[in-house]
Amino acid sequence: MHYKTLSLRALRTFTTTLQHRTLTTMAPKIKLTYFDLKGRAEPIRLTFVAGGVEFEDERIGRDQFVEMKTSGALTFGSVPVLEVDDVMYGESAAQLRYAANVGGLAPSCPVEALKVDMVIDASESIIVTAFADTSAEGRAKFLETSLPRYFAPIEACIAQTEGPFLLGDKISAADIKLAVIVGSLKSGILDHIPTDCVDKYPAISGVYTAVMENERIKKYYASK
Ligand SMILES: N[C@@H](CCC(=O)N[C@@H](CS)C(=O)NCC(=O)O)C(=O)O
Repeated sequence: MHYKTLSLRALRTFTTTLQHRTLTTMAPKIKLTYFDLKGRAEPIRLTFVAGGVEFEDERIGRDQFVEMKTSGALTFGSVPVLEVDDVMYGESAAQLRYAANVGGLAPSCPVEALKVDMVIDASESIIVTAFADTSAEGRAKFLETSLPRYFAPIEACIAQTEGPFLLGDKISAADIKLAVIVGSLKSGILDHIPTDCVDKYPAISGVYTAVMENERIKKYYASK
């Protein structure tokens, strides 16, 4: 085809196709910004790691956070924030799903995706309820009501599969988010939370073990 005879519309279509191809084949530039803590960023970091996706892991201090927040630099005034090709996105659950999508960890079956999303969102509810009241009474209520409210159905859901993960032998972002929560509940660093509080949930404990045994995740922690 000669450019002389190429119509403007055809040229535009050609250019758009070329841009689309370039965008879809080139690896995106990814930067995750959070405090130097596990918190809400660790499941996103580990999902990138498990999917073999390169990303910049930016850790900021309190002063830098306050500066970013007050200057309006953070999407919703909170962290983590994820920048993809220099565009910033807030909300950790959305970032986690993105990490699973680019790393090939997101299920294509809509019902499996629903299951994964359910556990991701329930895990976020566990975090919110665990930190709503960190006094001895608050944490006792969390252990008696909120934790079993979410853990018992998740346990049943995992127990229905061949294991060790929520979707059987396929690791998902939900397993990773759950494993990070289990890790912090077992760590002994949360006030008034006994380190054995997850022991009565064998399937959830199995997810934790299997995630920590993932080759890429194991290598990542060994290099820290
Ligand atoms: N729903 C948000 C909650 C984000 C959130 O509350 N982040 C905390 C750190 S884990 C934060 O930025 N706190 C400081 C603030 O909001 O000023 C998400 O999941 O990303």
